[in-house]
Amino acid sequence: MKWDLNYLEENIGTSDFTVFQSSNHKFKYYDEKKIPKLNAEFIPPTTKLSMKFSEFTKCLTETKDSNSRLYLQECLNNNLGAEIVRDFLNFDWQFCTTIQSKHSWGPLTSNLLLVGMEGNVSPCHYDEQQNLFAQVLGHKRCILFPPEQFECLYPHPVFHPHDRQSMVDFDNPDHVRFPKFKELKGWETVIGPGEVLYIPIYWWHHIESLLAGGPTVTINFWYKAKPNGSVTYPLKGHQKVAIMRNIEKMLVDVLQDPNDVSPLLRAIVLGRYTEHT
Ligand code: ROQ
Ligand code: ZN
Repeated sequence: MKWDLNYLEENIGTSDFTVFQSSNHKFKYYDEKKIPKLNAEFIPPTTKLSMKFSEFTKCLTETKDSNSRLYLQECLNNNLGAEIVRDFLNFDWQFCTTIQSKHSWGPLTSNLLLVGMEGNVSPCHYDEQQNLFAQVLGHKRCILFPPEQFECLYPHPVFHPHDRQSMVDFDNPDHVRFPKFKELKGWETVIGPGEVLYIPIYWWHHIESLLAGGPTVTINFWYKAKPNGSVTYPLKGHQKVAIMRNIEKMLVDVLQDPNDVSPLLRAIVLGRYTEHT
């Protein structure tokens, strides 16, 4: 695939791209829509910028060795240059569609273009869609954890801007607050150009662009989940995660104030549903 930074800069057009800026190597996602509802202070860990692709590549070369890192993350859309659109149409759609129909996934929803600096990290989180994660340039280290390890990963509350993200800082885990993090076991791989990693829905993933590996380019293919059929028991880990998400959503809905959710849940659990050994 010819999508290196020069080719992209020449052909991608002059539309605006979302670029996140971080003062360290971590780019922890946050949902802006959830900030006003939080009823607490939230300091976004990254700054969201908008710039032309050529400005981005210029910043990439200029900001080397500084502590201002950049990560371009923009959905492929109709406003891109003709060559890029042609390349897009020439993707191996047969490959994708075969997997999609074999597993009865829903429709493709989006393709996110990711252009990162070496060492950039997307901290551990899960998504609510199936993902074919196609590496185009450079290498990424990917660590995956099944949904069953929910208890080891301590996600933020559903109403929090960091919903779906682990509260544990993998660089410096707080083992007192997050004691089960020690029990976490995952699957690790490094993917390079031409390789596609399947990241199943609700599977946790920590992804980093290898240090000293140059810039990275990835295109992901997000698909809606398979529509729910009749439920069979025992429930799977991801179904239990979905149930927990719904309970949290219902509680914040009726209680109105997200700060009231935790005391209520604790009142239910403490002394009644707590396991005594
Ligand atoms: C990811 C991406 C991670 C943004 C996903 C990365 O989490 O689901 O495609 O940095 O490549
Ligand atoms: Zn993800």
